[in-house]
Amino acid sequence: MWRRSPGGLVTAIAPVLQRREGAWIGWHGAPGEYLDPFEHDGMHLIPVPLSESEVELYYEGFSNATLWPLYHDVVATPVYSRVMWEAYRAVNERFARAAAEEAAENAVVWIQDYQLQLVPALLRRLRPDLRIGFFLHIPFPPVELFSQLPWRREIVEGLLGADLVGFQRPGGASNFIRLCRRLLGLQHHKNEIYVEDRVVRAAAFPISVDFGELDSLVREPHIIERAKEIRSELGDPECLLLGVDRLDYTKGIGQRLKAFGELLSEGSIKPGEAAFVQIATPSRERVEEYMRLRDSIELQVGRINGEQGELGQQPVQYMHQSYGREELASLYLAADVMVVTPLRDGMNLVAKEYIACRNDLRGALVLSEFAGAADELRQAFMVNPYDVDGLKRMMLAAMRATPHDLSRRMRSLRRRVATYDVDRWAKEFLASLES
Ligand code: ADQ
Repeated sequence: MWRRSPGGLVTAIAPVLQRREGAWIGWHGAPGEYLDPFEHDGMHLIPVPLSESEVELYYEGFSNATLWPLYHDVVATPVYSRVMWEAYRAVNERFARAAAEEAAENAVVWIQDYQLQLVPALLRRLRPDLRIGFFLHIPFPPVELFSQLPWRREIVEGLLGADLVGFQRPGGASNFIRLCRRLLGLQHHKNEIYVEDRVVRAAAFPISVDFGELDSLVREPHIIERAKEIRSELGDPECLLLGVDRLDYTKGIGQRLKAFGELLSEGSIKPGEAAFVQIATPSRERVEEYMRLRDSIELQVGRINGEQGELGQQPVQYMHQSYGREELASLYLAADVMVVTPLRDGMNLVAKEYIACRNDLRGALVLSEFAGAADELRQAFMVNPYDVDGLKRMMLAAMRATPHDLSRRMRSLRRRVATYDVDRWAKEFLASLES
């Protein structure tokens, strides 16, 4: 019995692959297990094994304790460990070999994300006939931060094995181009970087959601019914605020809870007027920073409920669980205010999913300016999550906005997400790669 792993990359890639030919090479999520290729959900999947110790050193280590915090503005301190780096290199080699064996002559290979940044160059060495694309789902940091990395040169050279390197925001692409110049002394013209006898392009391709699928899902009577039921289970609050995230320190969950707690304690929100539901999907649970974060969020929730709640009524409902697509869609449909406040985020699909679910043109999106999505979703209630007072003001403004204002904003937000959906993202990337 296979289950999809929660998180942005899988959500985005699955519909793209289901509608095309091709194989998905990836780790299947169980350490130390060797599997043959198999079919699932209309996709051809080719598992690459990771040992127990590689999960620790490569996945939890170099990927999620080094690169993840470094690429997110060092909001947590990155770990620089040579053993972890060695594991990263070894696993990248394994993926490159797997792709080299699988790809047909002159095929297109599209490498996804920060865990595989060495694969483009390794693969090119094995298979110079291939077209190689790379997409980074998370932010690409400024030179000043990236330069901390002891293996910065290897990573940049790894990425430069691709013909096209894609980023979420134009800022990521320009950070990368600047880095190639500063670190390797490479010449460039606009977004073309000259690497020996080749040209590597760097450009932004903002990722999106399957708008059509969500839009029709929330029109189904059982979803509409479930959304009503959720509100009544919560005691029919005047205003329902919602947060949905992987439990990650980049997502600004603590900041939004602090703002909500202060609004309650100072009386700007009356008891019973508003309920906050925070869904926090378990994530990277063996990485130390994530354990600390979980403790601190749970402490914060306990404090707010202890101080501001009443018997039988708690202002914050916190769920440390993963949900199915239908339940998530019902939650989006039930929520008056969606609170998305990352301290740094490549894109943030939750913000776009919320918009795709609001064909009733109701609901307000509070969005951090540090999410990639902020470039496109200009009609959201924009916040700086580090500014608690500003965040409180915007949350209140979103709660108190008139239906007319909300529908005006939502109409324009929906136009954007409907036009630039995940299919368009994939098409534009692949068309650019093949041009
Ligand atoms: P993530 O950091 O995982 O993605 P995000 O883009 O918000 O962040 O995607 C999360 C996905 O997981 C959404 O599709 C959401 O519905 C799902 N999800 C969240 N909580 C869930 C729960 N409790 N149960 C089930 N599903 C849940 C990374 C980058 C982002 C980038 C994406 C895609 O960090 O910036 O937008 O990749 O490129």
